[in-house]
Amino acid sequence: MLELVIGNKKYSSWSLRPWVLMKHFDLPFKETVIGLDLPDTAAQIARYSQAGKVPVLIDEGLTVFDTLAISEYLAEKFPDQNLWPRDRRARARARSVSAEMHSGFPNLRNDCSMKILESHPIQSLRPETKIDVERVVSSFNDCLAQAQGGPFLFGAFSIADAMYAPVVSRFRTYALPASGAAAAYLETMWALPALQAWVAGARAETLRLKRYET
Ligand SMILES: N[C@@H](CCC(=O)N[C@@H](CS)C(=O)NCC(=O)O)C(=O)O
Repeated sequence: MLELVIGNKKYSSWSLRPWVLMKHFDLPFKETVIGLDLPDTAAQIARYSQAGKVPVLIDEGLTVFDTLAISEYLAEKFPDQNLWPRDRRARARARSVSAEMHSGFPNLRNDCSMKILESHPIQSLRPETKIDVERVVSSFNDCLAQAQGGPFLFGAFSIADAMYAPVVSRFRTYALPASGAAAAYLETMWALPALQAWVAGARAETLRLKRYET
């Protein structure tokens, strides 16, 4: 059986992505949770991956690390499930926005770290962070316009939506502004049973770390 090694659900935004993807597509997996920012975190992660980060996917002795590599591996392993959009052009666009999320939005990530159970409406954003937020909203609106009614970025739920799941949480936590179809999309994503299952898991966690909580 597949094993997904993740950080704890309150803090690990990268882990949320493949987890929500696998849950949504009902791909069977065993979950192993490693507490982040503890004295033995590095040693625990090193048992699974020398890259020293979670998430990690283990498949019969094969180690796949990094969210995008995990997503691509799952898309290849389950070709009938359409983890990426079926249409080649839509797939290219989905890969573009996923890569943009993976390598971009540093200001949004730094200033609005994922605090999935908390609410901290933000009054003013740094100009650089505002640019990130506006780019996310315009990208959502572009995708949704081409998806003709969504409800997800490329019509049906895909890896692209999983890549933005932590961003959806950040929009809620910090009450970030969203207009047009993007606002409805944020609600649709938040109500996604797989995302709510992660939130319930986060709520059940007992680990509390000062660094992450206010
Ligand atoms: N580019 C990586 C980033 C993974 C990452 O930064 N994971 C964090 C948790 S969200 C981590 O493993 N931190 C543990 C540490 O640095 O000790 C990916 O896409 O998977």
